Amino acid sequence: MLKKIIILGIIGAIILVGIGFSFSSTTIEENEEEQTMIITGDVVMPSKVSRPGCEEIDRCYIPSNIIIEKGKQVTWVNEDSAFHSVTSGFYETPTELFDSGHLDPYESYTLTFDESGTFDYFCTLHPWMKGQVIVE
Ligand SMILES: [Cu+2]
Repeated sequence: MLKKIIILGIIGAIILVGIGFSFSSTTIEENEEEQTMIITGDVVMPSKVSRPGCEEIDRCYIPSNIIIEKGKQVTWVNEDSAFHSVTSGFYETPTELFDSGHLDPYESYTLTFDESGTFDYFCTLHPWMKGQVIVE
């Protein structure tokens, strides 16, 4: 009788360790996916920029100024839980050169710049969000 209880106890412990191990391995996989998403963006819309304040420290788009060579791409990633856009020009005077439309959380937007110049952009939902692409 005592032998049976010990054996059952050992089997139970093995099952519990197995469950614990499978839980911890899925957590690691999820973290790796998140890191890959962060690396793919050249410019990030960080969390909490849907409220004013980020413009005071120039961190509504990070970096708010990006310098690239002619013909290269820029990828923006929305890492906030709110919608944002990448729209050419200024809030009062959009230039209609490019417009991402509303980007969902973790959605990205990529543009190729074939002409040199300074391209200002903003977010149609949050007028304080401003950025600039400089193409050399
Ligand atoms: Cu926005």
